[in-house]
Amino acid sequence: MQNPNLAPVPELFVSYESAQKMKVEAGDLASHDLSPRQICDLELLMNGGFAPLKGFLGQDDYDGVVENMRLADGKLWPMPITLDVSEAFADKIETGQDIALRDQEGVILATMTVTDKWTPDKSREAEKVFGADDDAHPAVNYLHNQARKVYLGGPVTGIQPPVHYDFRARRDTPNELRAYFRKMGWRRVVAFQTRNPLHRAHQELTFRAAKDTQANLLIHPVVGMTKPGDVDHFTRVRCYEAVLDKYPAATTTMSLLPLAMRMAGPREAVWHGLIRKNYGVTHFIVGRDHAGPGKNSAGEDFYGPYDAQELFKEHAEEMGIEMVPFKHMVYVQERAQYEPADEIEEGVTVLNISGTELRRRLQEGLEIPDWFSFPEVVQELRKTRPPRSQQGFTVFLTGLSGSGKSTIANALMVKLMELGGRPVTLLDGDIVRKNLSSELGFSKEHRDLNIRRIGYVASEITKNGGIAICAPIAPYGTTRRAVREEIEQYGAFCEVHVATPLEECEARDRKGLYKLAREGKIKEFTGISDPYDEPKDPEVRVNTVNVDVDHCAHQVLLKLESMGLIAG
Ligand code: PPS
Repeated sequence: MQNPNLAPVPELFVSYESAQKMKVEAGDLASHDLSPRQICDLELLMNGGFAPLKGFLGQDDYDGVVENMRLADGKLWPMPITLDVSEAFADKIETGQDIALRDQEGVILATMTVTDKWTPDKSREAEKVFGADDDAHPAVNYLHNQARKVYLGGPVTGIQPPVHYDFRARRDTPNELRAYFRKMGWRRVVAFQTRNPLHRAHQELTFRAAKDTQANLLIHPVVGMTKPGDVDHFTRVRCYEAVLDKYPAATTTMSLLPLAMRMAGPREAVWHGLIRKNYGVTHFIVGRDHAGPGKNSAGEDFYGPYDAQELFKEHAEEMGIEMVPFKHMVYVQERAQYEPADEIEEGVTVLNISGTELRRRLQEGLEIPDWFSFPEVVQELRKTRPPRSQQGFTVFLTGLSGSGKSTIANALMVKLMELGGRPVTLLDGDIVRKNLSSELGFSKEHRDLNIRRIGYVASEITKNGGIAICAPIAPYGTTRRAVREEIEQYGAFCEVHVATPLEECEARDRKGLYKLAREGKIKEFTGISDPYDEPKDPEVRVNTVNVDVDHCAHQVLLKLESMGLIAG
């Protein structure tokens, strides 16, 4: 008998012939260029991973999801899947109109018939969905600082899935995985969601989960978007492949999920369950602090450690997927094996290495013991995460015009070049404005664009193991934060506030610009007629009054040394 769980899920794609025709006709439609997150969402909408959704949410569905995790027809759905667009684009769109959805290279992936257009209350969305309107939460930060103002909703017609060039053999749609389970005769499948490399404890717990539930195991890692700062998915997939050999042959498989996570804890767990159900899974492992976003801006956890398990349990029956609570596994030295922490008697030696401790060991090139991980995994991680003193990083000096940023940046560059080992690039405000941003002025929009360009170049330098020294005014805190986040994906970010007071900068007036600004001959001049947000928590703050440049540059060097970025 066919397992009803494994019948195909509805996809949103049209036939090949229709798709060819639509591609041509879509040339006349208004086009929206999808963001990386929207591309992930669209892929799962089209391939049935987000069934029962048939497109980006309309306003009634959105309100229901935000308020009580239900679509307008009452079906359970905990996460708003929304298409955010700019006001300028929204102004051109009428409801009832079809739009083309394109990837970042302009390839058309789908069309959408716009049924709804509205400006959401993002603070309400943050409070209700993520539990707090606090930018320390990655999804709230995304909502306020990256997602655009207006939402469009409506059914999607799929033309083609986004193209992936990496790990093709490991990517499956829900129907492909269902077909695989059918072919293998797997009637019970337990899925393990992860965004981290697997070490011995994870291998042991997943193995036990499969044994206890008498199910086959699906390692189902997220390779869309995870938490900023996570290990890149290329490295992780190589690590997972190394671990796959450690399971009994033919009991376990691995497939990659192109999901953009929101780190929404309890709601995210339910969302993950519904997605896995679409992939044909019968059991789902939910751990302590599942999809946790870390600490809020007051330094406390956003969610309780078992909130995700509670919410999942409440809805498991309705979802039609069983929860397997994560057992916290620890290493018992005397018996040289992993065991569930709650089954261990007193008096034995329990060993554990936290995520933070692991990162420290990798950063400092220290030993990672065999009982903790597999040598192949450690080797992969070491390749991607060389010790900090060999990684790229960015020093970002910010301060008023004439504060001394360029002078300190130049001195710092020479000192770092003297130390050697990594190429050093200086992205000084004036140099950038001449070579990269010559068409820009000093409106907020143009300054932000200028800083984003600097951030982009610095992130590329950092990613490739170099040192970038940036020295623009960069007056806006939110833009500096966005640059920090972009760079911290690849290496360290050291913000230096050159805190020379306005009076001093104006008294020096090295370029004669303050005088012109006071006379109103230069508009939007930072500190005089334009704002400067003082950095609240920079890595270094230097004041150049009565202090020589050499000393200021040395203060930055000392900080870089204490951050482990240069050898002492
Ligand atoms: S920003 O805000 O970060 O994009 O500015 P930045 O690229 O660093 O450019 C600052 C330099 O441009 C000159 N200049 C002005 N600065 C501030 N406000 C206005 N309106 C302005 N007009 C011209 C000024 O020389 C700045 O150089 P520095 O090295 O900071 O003195």
